[in-house]
Amino acid sequence: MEIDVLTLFPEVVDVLNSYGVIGRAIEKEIFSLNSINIRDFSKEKHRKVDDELYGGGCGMLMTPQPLHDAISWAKKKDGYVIFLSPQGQVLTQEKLIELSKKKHLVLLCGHYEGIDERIIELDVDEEISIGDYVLSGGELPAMVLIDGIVRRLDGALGNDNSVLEDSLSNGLLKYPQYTRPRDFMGLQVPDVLLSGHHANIEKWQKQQSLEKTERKRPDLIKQLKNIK
Ligand code: 4GT
Repeated sequence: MEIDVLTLFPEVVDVLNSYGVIGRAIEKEIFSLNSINIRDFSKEKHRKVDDELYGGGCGMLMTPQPLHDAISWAKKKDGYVIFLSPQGQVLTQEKLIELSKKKHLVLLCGHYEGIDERIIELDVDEEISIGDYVLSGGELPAMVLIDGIVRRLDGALGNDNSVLEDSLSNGLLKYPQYTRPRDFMGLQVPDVLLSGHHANIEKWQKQQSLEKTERKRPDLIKQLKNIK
């Protein structure tokens, strides 16, 4: 998979090239990440990328020309264009899995008060939000999206099918997990996990997963019931 990120801060996105699972996926050539500076596409003599709002209002808006030219350049022929925006559909694990099947994504990051609406109309295939809150730019949301997608790519994680056991992969939170030592500050690892009895362990994990979800995220249980 290939992802192009259109941004005014390419150096922020570039840190992902040497970050954990993503960095290794790039080394293994499972994934390639390209950051593109929107300012390089400005035809204005001072490389301006923003302008005042029609209809008044404070702040500046990203102007359409550099955005449209940058998107056209990045898309070549086949890119799926996502604008990171608080007005998009809120990102879910299901959406990450769907996007991880695409060959080429183009992620558009906004700044200031946002972007000219005509770019959304002309060039954007989908708007995605990472949650109901406002940030100063789309770079961190784009990086969240990239991380969630790349760890789903075949071969990105060491363990072949560990993604199948992720929190939320079955719509529930993950059961509690433990490693050595057996006693830490007087708190013990549950006996069943030391029993070696795989059926009992699995039963305990399923029950813990359900209990934990009911306690911490009852909304997720309601969603499950809606599907069925
Ligand atoms: C929040 C999100 C996002 C922003 C989110 C355009 C100018 C949007 C600043 C940008 N804030 N982008 N994608 N919740 N702010 O995903």
